[in-house]
Amino acid sequence: MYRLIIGNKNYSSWSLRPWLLMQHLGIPFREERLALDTPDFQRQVSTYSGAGRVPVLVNDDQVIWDSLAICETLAEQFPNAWPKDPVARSHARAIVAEMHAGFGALRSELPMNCRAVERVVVLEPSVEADIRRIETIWRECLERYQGPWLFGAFSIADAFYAPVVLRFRGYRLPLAARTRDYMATQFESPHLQAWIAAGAAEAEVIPHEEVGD
Ligand SMILES: N[C@@H](CCC(=O)N[C@@H](CS)C(=O)NCC(=O)O)C(=O)O
Repeated sequence: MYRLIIGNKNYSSWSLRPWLLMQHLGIPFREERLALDTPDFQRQVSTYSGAGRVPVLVNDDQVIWDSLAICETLAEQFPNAWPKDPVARSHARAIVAEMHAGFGALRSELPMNCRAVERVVVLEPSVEADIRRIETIWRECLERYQGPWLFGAFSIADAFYAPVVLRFRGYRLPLAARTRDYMATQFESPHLQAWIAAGAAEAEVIPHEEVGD
């Protein structure tokens, strides 16, 4: 049985990615939550991974850290984690890589926070540029593959952009109707709803992750 080591559901955007993928694909796993930003976190996480970060997937004696490495590893056993068509699959890999390596302004200025809804923030141009780029990525996918998920059926791409959907919900942002349609698709998922409810119910508050009025 897989074990997925995750951080606080309220804040850990990287943990949400493999957790949501495993839920959507029906992969059985046990989850273990480590509280971020606490004195014990580094000690606890270092028993699994020298990288010192969550998520981590443990499968018998195999330990995989990093959300992308975890999703790629799962895709070897569950090929429907990626789109079936090779051209769509390359496209999905490209937008996942872009998410994994980029959007630093969005990440730092608009933290994922399950408790945040339409908080008021002043947007830096760099954040606006990240938002526009993500809207373009989503629009192109939804037009080309006809939705409701980015590549028709749920894939790793949707798992990677789910935390962005939560960031977009958390703050008052000017967003296109098409963007909101895709967000609605994500929010209709009982798995994402379960994560949000669990995150919102957590007691910890990490002050530097609390942004907006
Ligand atoms: N590239 C890594 C990043 C993981 C990451 O930054 N995780 C955060 C939590 S969301 C973390 O463990 N932070 C703890 C720390 O930096 O002390 C991944 O994709 O898994």
